[in-house]
Amino acid sequence: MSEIGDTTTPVLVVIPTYNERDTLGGVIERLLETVPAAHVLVVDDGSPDGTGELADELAADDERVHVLHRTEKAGLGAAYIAGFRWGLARQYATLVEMDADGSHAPEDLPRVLAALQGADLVLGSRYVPGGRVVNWPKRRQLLSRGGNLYSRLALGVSIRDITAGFRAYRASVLEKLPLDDIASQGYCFQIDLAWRTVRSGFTVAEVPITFTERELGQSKMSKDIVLEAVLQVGRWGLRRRGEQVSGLLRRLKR
Ligand SMILES: Nc1nc2c(ncn2[C@@H]2O[C@H](COP(=O)(O)OP(=O)(O)OP(=O)(O)O)[C@@H](O)[C@H]2O)c(=O)[nH]1
Ligand SMILES: [Mg+2]
Repeated sequence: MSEIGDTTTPVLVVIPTYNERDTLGGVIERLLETVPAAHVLVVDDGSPDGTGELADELAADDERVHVLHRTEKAGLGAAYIAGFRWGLARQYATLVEMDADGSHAPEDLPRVLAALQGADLVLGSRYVPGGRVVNWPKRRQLLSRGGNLYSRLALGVSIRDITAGFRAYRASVLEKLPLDDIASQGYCFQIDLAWRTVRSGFTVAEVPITFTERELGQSKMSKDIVLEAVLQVGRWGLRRRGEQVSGLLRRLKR
């Protein structure tokens, strides 16, 4: 359908929502102004605040906007998987992940898409030169930096912002990943997909973005989300070490 990384042909931006009525409209408006050729898929998990109905109104006004309604809050990961399936079934060549809370500036998207010319996955990164975080309390910054350092050490990858939630995939990457097996949520979902992308032999690039703390609505961050990431990344790291050791033993036996 479209040339990869070409911002003049359709790209699908998947936006998962749970109670984001205050910000969703503005984010979509800015997005379609910045990349008029983009299409948007809102994946709403039955938000009690009426975000799903708002998305339906936006979709009725603009044919570039689509909505996937799901009945219960099943986490960010499950919402993205459903959105990716929807997009892959419709032959989009590029699938973008973006939050609805205004933390990701749609104005950064053209640079993210442009970098997809030279990589299979592009992360909008807070932690490469030029990247910024605005209005985050020290505690959140430490958590995010710590999570990235932990993941880098455990998984042996050089990615600076592996938990980044503003990213663009070539469809060929998502077609190759076993979407049925991915059960991770929250930050863990982002790490999981980046890690699987690297392990499948695809290339990852990072471009600097400015991430701004949400001003409206409520965060869905929880202790469970942090715990899931710590335990899972630890498990993957141990498995990786185990594979390295058995590879070494095999070579020694020869
Ligand atoms: N469909 C769906 N969307 C979700 C779910 N949990 C979070 N989201 C959306 O995923 C995006 C990121 O969630 P946030 O709550 O902003 O999480 P965060 O960015 O880690 O936390 P903050 O920095 O505190 O905002 C937002 O657009 C949420 O509405 C969920 O269970 N289902
Ligand atoms: Mg957020």
